[in-house]
Amino acid sequence: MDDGLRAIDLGNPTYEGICAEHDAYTAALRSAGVDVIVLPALEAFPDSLFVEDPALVFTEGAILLRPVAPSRAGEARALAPTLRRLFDSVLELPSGQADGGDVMVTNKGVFIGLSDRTDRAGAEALAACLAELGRNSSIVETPDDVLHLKSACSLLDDETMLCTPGLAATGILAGFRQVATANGEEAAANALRVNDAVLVGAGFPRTIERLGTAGYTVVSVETSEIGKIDAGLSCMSLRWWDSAVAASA
Ligand code: CIR
Repeated sequence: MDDGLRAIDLGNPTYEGICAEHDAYTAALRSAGVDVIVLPALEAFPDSLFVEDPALVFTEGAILLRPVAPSRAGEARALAPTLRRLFDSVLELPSGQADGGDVMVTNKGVFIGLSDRTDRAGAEALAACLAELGRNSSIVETPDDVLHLKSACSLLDDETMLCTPGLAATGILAGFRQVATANGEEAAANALRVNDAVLVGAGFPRTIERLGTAGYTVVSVETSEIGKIDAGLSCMSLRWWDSAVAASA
């Protein structure tokens, strides 16, 4: 993790701190009713904890993506055998570059954000893969100052997004009700709704209060160590609905 990518160097995260945050995260997912599979660490890939960037998963199948960061380029290949074991259909992005952090899945369609990590060729190739899985998508611009589209927004329910004021100003989310992150708490936008719970970084008390007032069941999870390498809550897992698992529960 010491070698994890970051836009601004705020010092290295500690190994113990990352492990504690990851344990709390998986515990929160389990408490929210999710079956969690934790994969072995990939020592050669310092950012591979952020498993949502090299792949996307849906009930209908998975898509292996093409991260552009050189230190992350091999992550999709490393993840492929696991996804092939879990999904009947595993597509591979044929061209361009794209990170899963730029992909927001909603009931109204999938948004693919253009960013330093996702270019137009990758976005168009991804839109074709999504169409193969029966998903409509649209390609949108993300603000320059965010790493990924989902660094600046997360889905709170079918109709509502938590988002930064900057992303709200772009108009991308015009079809949704919006709850804005509190001033100075923009990183809170990378939250994660799981079943009835909304996981939010513990360091964002005013946004947590706002969400509580709006009626959401907030579970606060510490993110200060992973935050040092530009990560939040959505990127540490791939999540999907598996009806066979649900039926046996
Ligand atoms: C990176 O820059 O790729 C990692 N240090 C952080 C990735 C976080 N992923 C995400 O927000 N989807």
